[in-house]
Amino acid sequence: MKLSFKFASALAIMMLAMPLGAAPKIVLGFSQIGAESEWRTANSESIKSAAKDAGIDLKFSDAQQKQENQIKAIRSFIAQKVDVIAFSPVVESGWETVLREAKAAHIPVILSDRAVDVKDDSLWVSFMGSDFVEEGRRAANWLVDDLNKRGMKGDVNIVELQGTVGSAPAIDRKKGFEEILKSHPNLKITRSQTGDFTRAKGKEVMEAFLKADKKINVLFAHNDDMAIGAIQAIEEAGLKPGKDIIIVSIDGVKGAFEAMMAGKLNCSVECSPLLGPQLMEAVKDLKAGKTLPKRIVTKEGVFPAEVAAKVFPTRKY
Ligand code: GYE
Repeated sequence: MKLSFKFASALAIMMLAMPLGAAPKIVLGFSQIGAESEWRTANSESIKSAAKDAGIDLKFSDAQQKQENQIKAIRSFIAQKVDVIAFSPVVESGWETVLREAKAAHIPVILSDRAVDVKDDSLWVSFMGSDFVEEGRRAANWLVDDLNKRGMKGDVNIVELQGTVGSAPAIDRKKGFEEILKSHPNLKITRSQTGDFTRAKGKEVMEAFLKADKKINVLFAHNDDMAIGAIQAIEEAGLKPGKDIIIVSIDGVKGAFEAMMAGKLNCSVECSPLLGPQLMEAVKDLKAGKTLPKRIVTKEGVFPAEVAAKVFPTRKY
């Protein structure tokens, strides 16, 4: 009697002393591209804060825009035996080997924001992010409407600032934009070059365009940051961005809204970076043994400059 009472009370004390929710935390390894744009900074912030809220142990690695650094990070996550790996692939190709290593280690991989181009789809479990082709279409459709409203019927010369060479958003946004242009033969892309999704490069390339070409009617930039860099170049060349040159870009970051309210940018197509909560949900579902949908598409809108001031206070990134 005495012994079992002692045993029972010892057990009770042990149970009380155990921290609540002592189940081991889920460990998520995330390889981020870098900090090339306002979009990316908001995306990193969303992932970090969502992991914290979800009680997930996040190992976050910044690749400074280099694929080799992302591959190293993924290998280190495998060595650490994390529960799930997620990453935002800087370019589409070249992932087969490292993804095979993750699969061999039985670690599921989620693609966040950007897709990969691998033959074997079983190398990743789910891809969550925007439909970049659709974003390109939306930018072009807005432009077609806008030119109609202005009554611009003749030839329209468009210069294009592309995103990072070989990246999913650069490839797909170009594709979607050109698809719409096909049925409008008077709209022509006269110059197209990469600005690597950064303000500095956007400015530099736009400067070169302006030096070489006096007949630029429209700028299509694959992201807002490059458009904002280009706006500086246009002003320094003595022209009025948003008036002398119509500008449409993609992301919908605060900087773009400020430029629209100042009359320097004409439209930004939304691409939401707030993928954190959705990603943590997916990680938890995976650990609970659920099968994730292969594709999770983000819902987004289009913001012409006329609505910028009204929408601005509600913007979260
Ligand atoms: O548009 C750009 C960023 O992959 C959707 O990457 C993302 C793109 C975004 O640097 O600003």
